[in-house]
Parts: sequence; structure tokens; C-alpha cells
Amino acid sequence: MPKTIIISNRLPIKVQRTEEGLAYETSEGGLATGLGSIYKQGHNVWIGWPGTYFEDEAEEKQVHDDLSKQSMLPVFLTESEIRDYYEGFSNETLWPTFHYFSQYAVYEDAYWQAYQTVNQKFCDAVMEAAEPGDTIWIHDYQLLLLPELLREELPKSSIGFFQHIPFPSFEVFRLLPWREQILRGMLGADLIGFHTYDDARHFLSSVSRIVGLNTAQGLIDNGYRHIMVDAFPMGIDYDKYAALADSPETKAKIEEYRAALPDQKIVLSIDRLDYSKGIPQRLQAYELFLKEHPEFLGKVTLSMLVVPSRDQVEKYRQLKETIDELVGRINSSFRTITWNPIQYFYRSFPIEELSALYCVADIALVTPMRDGMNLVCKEFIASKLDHKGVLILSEMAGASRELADAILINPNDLGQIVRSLHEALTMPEEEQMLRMEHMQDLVRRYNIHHWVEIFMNRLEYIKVKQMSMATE
Ligand code: GDG
Repeated sequence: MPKTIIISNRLPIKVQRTEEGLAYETSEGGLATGLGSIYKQGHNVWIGWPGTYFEDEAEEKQVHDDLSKQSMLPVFLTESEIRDYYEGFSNETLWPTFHYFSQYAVYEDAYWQAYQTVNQKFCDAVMEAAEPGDTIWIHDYQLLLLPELLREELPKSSIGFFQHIPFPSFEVFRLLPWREQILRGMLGADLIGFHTYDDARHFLSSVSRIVGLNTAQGLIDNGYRHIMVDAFPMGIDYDKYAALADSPETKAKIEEYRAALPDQKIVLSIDRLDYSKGIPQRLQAYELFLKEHPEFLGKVTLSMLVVPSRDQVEKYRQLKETIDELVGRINSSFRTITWNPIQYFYRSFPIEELSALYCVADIALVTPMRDGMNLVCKEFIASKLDHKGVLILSEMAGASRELADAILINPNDLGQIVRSLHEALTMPEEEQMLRMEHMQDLVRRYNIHHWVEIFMNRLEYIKVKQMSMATE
């Protein structure tokens, strides 16, 4: 019986060492929810790194046995692989390049070597589980070489690849010394998906100019197969966020927050710590807003959550310092005994508290410099049961292609962000509700389950099309 194999760098699980031994916490992330309906069925399996380094083989064996009961197969990485493949090539070479921060990119041969080794390691793990006829779905930029490695082993199988981060224009992508190997790696897939048409278009243009293949109509002809490239904007588990907003736990938190911030307009900002998210620019715009609109002093609070991420990488440490300094400067310049302009949290929150924050926020300020999609803005929309609230959204987020009823801004234009904040804070309720309801219809319909279904159907379709083209 053919099965589906999902592969991502991280398994949807956190392993913790407790006094009673190893404990496993399953991820609540959107991808895990969407794919949960697939990988938990029959013999289907999810393959990935469990996120931690294990010192001895006995512990690895235990993790392997425990996870296999939950349809997961772990790929173990050594300390140097974590450093060079994950923190190195994935996060210091590919991440900055793909987010148009190529000045931050590190071109290090040792990183590239580790990236190839670990992609091969993933291939070996897949080969332990795979049989002819299986469908394989590979996720994201840490595994760009895997489609081709698997194609060599399983020439006839269905291989899908989805990239969760942007694909940059040819002029930026070409800067990578390993550009051709990377593209050839991706071209092992039958279907290559991105969040937006622009990402797909950039990818096709790189394939045409670097590899020299014909890419007409989003179909790449490599002489053996036709590979389809398309946009699949990812959605969220809408019902989950709507139900959370209605839960007694969230309602209790909402009361608590409202009592703590009486008569305040709340502007919400939530991101992982990352330079692609535009956090310093957002703070500068807020500072400018307070200077230009003194009538709002004492009446507006920026609730800013920054979730710790990649703190082993130097650029992220520097970014944290920049944010700390800006928050300190703004709070010390503007605060009064009874009011603080910014509530800044550098930690992650339980999902019920996140939900309560989405509910109480009057404005979500989402201003990434670049973002593949951005799910935070969709979660904010799903949480607004009273249909009130305004989304200010960067044009550089994939989500902006769908959410035309947000106030769209260029994150480099601080004056425009200031004007948008003012517009949002003074927007009549009827207009807020009209815009919000439009966005809710869209986010509800194009949810995570729809995304999974569309991708899987398209993969099936291209396999059938390949066969009919081969016999023509
Ligand atoms: C990559 C791409 C693309 C945040 N703080 C807390 C928390 N979160 C959750 C949010 C949301 C997720 O983290 C962040 O998702 P994003 O989409 O905004 O960003 P990335 O992590 O960069 O994801 C991105 C995505 O992949 C999917 O393809 O949209 O462009 O960069 O779900 O809710 N969750 C909890 N506590 C927190 O404090 N529980």
C-alpha cells in the first residue's frame, strides 16, 4: 500500500529531558496541524531532526523507538552538523540571501559541505522508509538538495517540494557560489511550490538563466520530465483560532489584560527574533508616531512580543541588542508614572495568551522587510470574533497578495507607517468591520486544510500529465 512521507528539517515535536527521562511535546504549529491529517494515517510517516543533540546511542535509540510510535522517524545530527548545516548554511547563507539580505550572507565551503552531507543523511533516512509508489513531500530551504538525491534513488516516485520562505530575484540568487547545484537539487521534484506567484516567477527565471532550461507556462522541461512550478499561499487552522478566541481561558485573560490597560488602544506586534521581520524599523516608526501625534501620549500601548530564535548566530545577538536599546530609549523618553508606551516581552507565550492578545489588540502591526507568507496576521484575523480591529501589513509579506483589505505599507517608509497608525487608530468601526469581514471570508476559506489538499491534488495531476506527455 503506497504511503505519504513528509520531510522537514524539524519534526513537529520538542524533546525535553525531565527527571523521569525523555518527554515529548507535540508542536502546535500550522504545518503540523495541516499535515496531521496526513502523516498520522496508515503507514504514513514524518521524517526530520528532533531539534536536539543526543550524547549517546542508547538515548538516540530510545527517541527513535518512542517517535516511531507517533509516525515519526528522527534524523540525528551531530554538534558540528547542527553548527555548519543548520546554523551555518541554512541560517547564515540561504536565509539572508533568500530574504534579500545578501550583505549578511556567509559563503563558507565548510557550511556547504555539511549541507550536502546532511541532505544525504535525510535521503538515507527516507530510503529506510520509502517504497516505490510512495508520495514524498519535502519542506523548505534546509533540504533543497533532497529532491534530486531522492529522484536518483526512486526515479518514478511522486516528489513535491514546498518552500516556506521567499525565492529571491535572479540578480540576488546568482550571488550564491552554489546556485546551480541548488537549483538542480530542487529540480528533482515533480511539483515545486511557493507562497506567491512572484516567488515562483523568480525561481523560473533563475532556472532559465542558470540551468538553461525551458520554463514556459510554469512547466520546466528537463528532457526527462516536466516539472510544475506554482504558487500555493499557505493558510492557517482558522477554526482553531476562532475557537480559542471563544474559550473560557482566553476570555479570562482578555478581562485581565483590559483591566491592566484601561482606556488604551493596543497595537500588537508578534515575531520571532529575526532581521527579516523589520522590528527596529517598526520601533522607529512608533517613536516617530509618538513625536508627531502627542494627542495619543498616554492613550496607546505597543504590545511587542519577540520570540527568542537562533540566538547562537551573531547577527541575531546584535539585533537583540538593537531592539533592547530602542525600546529602552522610547520608553524612557515618553513614559510617565502611569503609562508605558511599549510593553516588550522577549519570550514565547502559551497559545491561550497569544489568542487573548489577538483579541484585545485594536491594531496588528506586521511590517516585515521580507516574509514568505506571515501567519501572525492571519491568526489575528481569525481571532476577531467581533470583526473589529485593523491590520497594518507590509507589502513585502506574501500575505499582502491576499489581504488587500489591510492597510498595506512599505516597511522602509516610516512616514507611511506613521500615517497608517493614525488612520488605523481613527478608523470608524463600520469600516473596520467591512474590511475585517472580507479578510475573514478569505482566510476562513483558504485555510491550512485547503492548502494541503490543493498541493497534494496538484502533485497527483502533474504525475498523470507527465505520463500522458511521455506517451504523446
Ligand atoms: C516561516 C516563514 C511563513 C509566535 N509567537 C508565539 C507563537 N508564535 C507563532 C505564531 C505563528 C508562528 O509562530 C510564526 O509564523 P510566521 O509565519 O509569522 O513566521 P516564521 O516562523 O518565520 O515562518 C513565514 C511560515 O514559515 C509558514 O510557511 O509564513 O513567512 O518565515 O503561527 O502564532 N506561538 C506561541 N507562542 C508565542 O509566543 N504559542
